Amino acid sequence: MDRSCCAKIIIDIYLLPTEDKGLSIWQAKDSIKGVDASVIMKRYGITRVTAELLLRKKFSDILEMDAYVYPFKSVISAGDDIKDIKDAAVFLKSACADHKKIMVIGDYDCDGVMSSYILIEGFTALGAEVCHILPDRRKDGYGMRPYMADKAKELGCDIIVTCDNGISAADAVRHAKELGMNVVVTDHHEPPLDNDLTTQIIPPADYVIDTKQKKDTHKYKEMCGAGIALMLIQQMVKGDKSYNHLINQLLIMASIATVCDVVPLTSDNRTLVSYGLKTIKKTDNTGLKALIGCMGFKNDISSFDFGFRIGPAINAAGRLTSANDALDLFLEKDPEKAASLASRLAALNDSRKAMTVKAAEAASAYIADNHMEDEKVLLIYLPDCDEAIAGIVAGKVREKYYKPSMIVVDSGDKLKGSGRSIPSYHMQKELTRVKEHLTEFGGHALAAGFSLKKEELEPLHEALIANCTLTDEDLIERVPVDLEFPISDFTVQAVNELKIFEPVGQDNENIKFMQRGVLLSKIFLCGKEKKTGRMTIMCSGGTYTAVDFNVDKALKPVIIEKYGHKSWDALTGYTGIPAGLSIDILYHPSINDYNHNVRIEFIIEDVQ
Ligand SMILES: [Mn+2]
Repeated sequence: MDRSCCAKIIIDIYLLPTEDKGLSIWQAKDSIKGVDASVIMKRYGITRVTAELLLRKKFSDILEMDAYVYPFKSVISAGDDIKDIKDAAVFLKSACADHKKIMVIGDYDCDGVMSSYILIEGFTALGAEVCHILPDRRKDGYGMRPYMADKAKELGCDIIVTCDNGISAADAVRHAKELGMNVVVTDHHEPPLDNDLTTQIIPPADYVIDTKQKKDTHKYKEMCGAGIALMLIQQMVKGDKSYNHLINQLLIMASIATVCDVVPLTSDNRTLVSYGLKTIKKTDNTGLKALIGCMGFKNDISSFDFGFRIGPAINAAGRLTSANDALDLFLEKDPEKAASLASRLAALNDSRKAMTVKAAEAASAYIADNHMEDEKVLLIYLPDCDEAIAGIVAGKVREKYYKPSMIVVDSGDKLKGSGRSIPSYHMQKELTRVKEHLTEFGGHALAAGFSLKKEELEPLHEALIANCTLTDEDLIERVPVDLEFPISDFTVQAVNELKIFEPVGQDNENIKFMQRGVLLSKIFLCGKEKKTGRMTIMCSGGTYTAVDFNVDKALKPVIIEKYGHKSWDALTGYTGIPAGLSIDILYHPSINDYNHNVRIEFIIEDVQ
């Protein structure tokens, strides 16, 4: 058993390249040196394996570990020290009390919709008359535009409040000020930089609430747009307990956006999401209830469901029709109307998924047809791909090949591109180096967007290849391994304790264990496409059940690579199963209580 408490494990095993997969290395995490796991076991009353895992999270002190283990005992910061938030709250509170007309300007993604919803509900509850604009992805593009200020003026608004955008809308904000309106910017994006690349350009609003401003001293900088919007409303109702219920309801919306905007699930964000998951089934929101209802969740809702089911349905509106379809759902009070709006979002998401699969296949075909297998940066031209899904498709290509990937599509008479990158390739900086071929570009290290003239496509491709300094080493994915731990040592208690690490998400990934030298016997292929492999594995003298939900991704190619096609056919055809076929697995344990028969199963994430 004490194999689990060795202080440091270094695993440096290269996984051989396979047809359908980029290279990867399993990389063990270090434990905090000089801390005995038994101290942690006693402190929280947990088993050794859980204590060892906690020691591998990068906590700076024991209080931070306490807050992680007990998120419901920690209090989300009120954000009193966020620049401008208190003054803006006083100003907006009195405007609401005077029944002023406020224009909320949001964004077309899940964070933009949820932050708009939070401000609309909050301001309305405090007495204001509220209208809103969510930009259209195709027609308006991202962020507040000067003509939106004109629209607000036309509608008789006294105040504009932005959310999840606005920090880079200096021109539009100036225009609104010239029209005589007050402007409050709430955002969580980096302010744009001046030509010296160090001075931040801050829009000339009355109040600018954005923790990424250099002048902001609030410690935690990672909230999403909806998190910032929630903090503003909290400041406005501070000290009045009659608004507690409203805040708890708005918090559920902010927690969904926090997962879907892929901000780190650390500190306040993790606490916020923990509360949201715990209370979502008690939501008062008719639209959210309808959306949950039409998705038919069997078990408790998890952060995975936020990120992969609820969020994508909200995003699908902004991609395929209008983000207003999602916001309207959350503003709808009639259950029947809400149910029909919700099923419309679910249907939109289904067509978005089908479009994505088709475009990802076209991307792979493009790479093969153009013999781009050896290119280290992938620039893929898919004229028929919808520009609203180009980013998702780039993400799929990046996942498959582990290379910086850009999808270029036709948009009117020009081209638009969207890219997703890997840690060793700063996409926004690399685009700056080829900007003579682009008409517009923006983004950050791991994602970017751009547009260009049709005749610049091939020159852009050549320039990207010529500038690329990525090495073979850079193109090997580092997969973090939390702990090398023997399958045979898991108890039901230890598996249940892993709930401590939830909710999982960005910067707080699913715990991954490793076991070397697992012996394979038979593999049953099941599921519609025969991609799920249920198998019996043997190690340390015991027999266990393991499941691989996508055998095509690793199990099949690795077994074929190591032992040949015949062995794979024998393992899956149950005829003369070859003895002694051994693999190393990356896995996590899970409880299967089918028919109240509690068993531990091991979910395989990767093999080598
Ligand atoms: Mn956002």
